Amino acid sequence: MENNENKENIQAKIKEICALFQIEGEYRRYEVINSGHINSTYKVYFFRGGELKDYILQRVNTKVFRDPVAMMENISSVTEYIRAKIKSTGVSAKRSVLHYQKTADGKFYAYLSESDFWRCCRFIDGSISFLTPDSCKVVESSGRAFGEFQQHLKDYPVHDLHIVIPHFHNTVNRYRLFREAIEKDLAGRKERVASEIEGYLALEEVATRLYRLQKQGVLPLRVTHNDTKCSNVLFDEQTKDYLCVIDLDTVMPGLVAFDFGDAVRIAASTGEEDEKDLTKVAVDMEKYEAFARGFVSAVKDILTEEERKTLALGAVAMTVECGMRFLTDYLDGDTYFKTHYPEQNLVRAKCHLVLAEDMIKRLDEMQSIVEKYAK
Ligand code: ADP
Ligand code: GN1
Ligand code: MG
Repeated sequence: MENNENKENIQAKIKEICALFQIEGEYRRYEVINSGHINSTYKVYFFRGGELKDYILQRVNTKVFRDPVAMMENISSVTEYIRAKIKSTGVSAKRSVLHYQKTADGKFYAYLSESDFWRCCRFIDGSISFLTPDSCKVVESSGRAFGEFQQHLKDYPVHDLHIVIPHFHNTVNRYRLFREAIEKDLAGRKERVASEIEGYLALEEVATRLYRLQKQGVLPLRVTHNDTKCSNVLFDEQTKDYLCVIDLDTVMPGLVAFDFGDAVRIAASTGEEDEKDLTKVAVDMEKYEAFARGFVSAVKDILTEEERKTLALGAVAMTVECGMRFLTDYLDGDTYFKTHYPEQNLVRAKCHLVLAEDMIKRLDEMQSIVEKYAK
């Protein structure tokens, strides 16, 4: 009963929010999309011209994105920039760039209160996404998608972007927050995860190497996506070629190694992000090579030599950082990432630790694959 009531409340809320956007037709129904860890995403259907038209409606998590208007400014200017570039080549951008709907007052969002911020974009026709990529073809395609994203934005004025989440991929700062969480032990879980804490602390030197290189000032700041997991790319459901990079919330100035590395964490793992059987977790070198082939082939002409040398190291940095963020959140009592079962953050953290340790063993081999495709 309570569940039905809840559903009805959500239905009413969604209908009310949809009415704020300029969408022709009649609202019909919604489905929940559960793949993201931060925002709440719904697929909504409108009836128009005798058929159903679908849209993606999202409630932005304003605890994470404290200045959602600035975030939407980044997103709209980056999407418009890419759209103009694609169109200038005579190709349609309909399926390759996000298209946000406007509200009655011409904004790309509905800001109802501090905790009630919504946006709506067209569902890209005939598209699918993968939580975990199921083939080398999809992995290579996702590499190409994020590489092309870099290419499109290579001349974008990077300093015009808002810093949506300060220190997002500052691994040194992430270690500081991790130590703070251990110290505070808000959820009383510290004793139980002593070996994982020790594991992450032991990787600090290698995981923060990229940050130290960044501080030396030899690596250019680019427009980076910063959340390059496979589920943030849409593919054509028939051909499995990539169509569009999505989830642009964290587009900010960053290092190309962030985008390469964060993608490898998911695309080249033999397991899921929260694989429970740790004996199944390692780097899948075939998928890694497929990703590197796609990504590096797309960016090789813009990469500096120093950048190229950091790509495999980026995978280590991003995997340790992300795993440590899961463990930090577990210690804090699961307040940041969405979880679908009680110990999920701990499972994610354990899995990332094993994956990162395997990457460290294979670091030279991983870098030599980058070199192979950079020629
Ligand atoms: P989150 O920030 O919660 O990760 P995303 O923007 O990544 O949200 O969207 C979650 C999922 O919704 C995606 O993985 C994809 O499956 C689907 N999705 C999002 N936007 C679109 C779109 N414009 N067209 C088709 N599917 C989409
Ligand atoms: C979050 O929103 P989503 O699920 O795409 C997180 C990323 C993490 C990722 C781990 C703003 O991304 O940084 O790498 O989970 N996004 C934010 O899967 O913190
Ligand atoms: Mg996403």
